Amino acid sequence: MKDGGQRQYGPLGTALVIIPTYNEAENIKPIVGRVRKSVPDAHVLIADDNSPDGTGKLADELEAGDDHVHVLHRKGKEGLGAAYLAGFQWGIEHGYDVLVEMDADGSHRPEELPRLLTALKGADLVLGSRWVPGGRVVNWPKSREFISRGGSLYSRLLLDVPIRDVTGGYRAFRKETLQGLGLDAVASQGYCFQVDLARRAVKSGFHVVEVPITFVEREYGDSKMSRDILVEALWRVTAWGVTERVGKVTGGRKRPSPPRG
Ligand SMILES: Nc1nc2c(ncn2[C@@H]2O[C@H](COP(=O)(O)OP(=O)(O)O)[C@@H](O)[C@H]2O)c(=O)[nH]1
Ligand SMILES: [Mg+2]
Repeated sequence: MKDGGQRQYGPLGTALVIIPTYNEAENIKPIVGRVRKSVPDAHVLIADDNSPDGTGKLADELEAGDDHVHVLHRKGKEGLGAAYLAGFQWGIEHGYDVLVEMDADGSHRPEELPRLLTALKGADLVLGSRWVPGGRVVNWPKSREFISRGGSLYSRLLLDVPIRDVTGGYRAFRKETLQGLGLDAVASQGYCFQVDLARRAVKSGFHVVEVPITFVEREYGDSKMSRDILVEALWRVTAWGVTERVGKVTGGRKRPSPPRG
């Protein structure tokens, strides 16, 4: 939204919950079952990167037994960002009005999705947030909490975005919001993908709301978080921050602000 919170929002329409998967064989059936129970009207799209553990086949079984479940088979592991971009495109082409990001591993509890969707009735983008009052993490080592909180703080200060949990991946977008973010230019992956979308939404003037969530660390399967993902986030966020600051300084010289009063 471009007018500071006064816009009247249209009804939400049908939601598509996009679940990217890479080796989530233990998790895919339980998570889809929980989504279907928690938000029966919503549809689910599993975006699988040809997981060697057979997640794609399990996804096909779910699809065969439920007209609200769909599968996007991708040719190989290309990262979370690429899977979401493909999922968004699929969802928009198929006429969905709300696109939800959700991990397969149970960290993003489907039972909290109705609260995110309620908040989206008055927003352009809703972020499930661990770091606002009422939000929390369960079963995370202190080291992961430190990295996550530190990453959000660094991004918030450097990029000047007023968001407490900027790397989180439990989100609900109105279709129009995604269409306004310039997704064609998004190259980032991992956590950085989430920072990139949040910063684009804020800079484009959209109304972004954080809703507290309880993030539960996975019980089954392995995290795909890696040093490469952290390094990518660090260098990209730093580069965006520096570019913006240089832009402001040089822009300021060319066009001095009008005198006040
Ligand atoms: N399609 C796809 N999904 C991925 C990829 N990397 C991670 N994911 C999924 O993204 C979600 C979050 O990943 P996860 O490993 O739990 O990261 P963490 O929560 O930061 O430790 C899970 O559903 C993963 O299966 C990828 O390269 N392709
Ligand atoms: Mg996880």
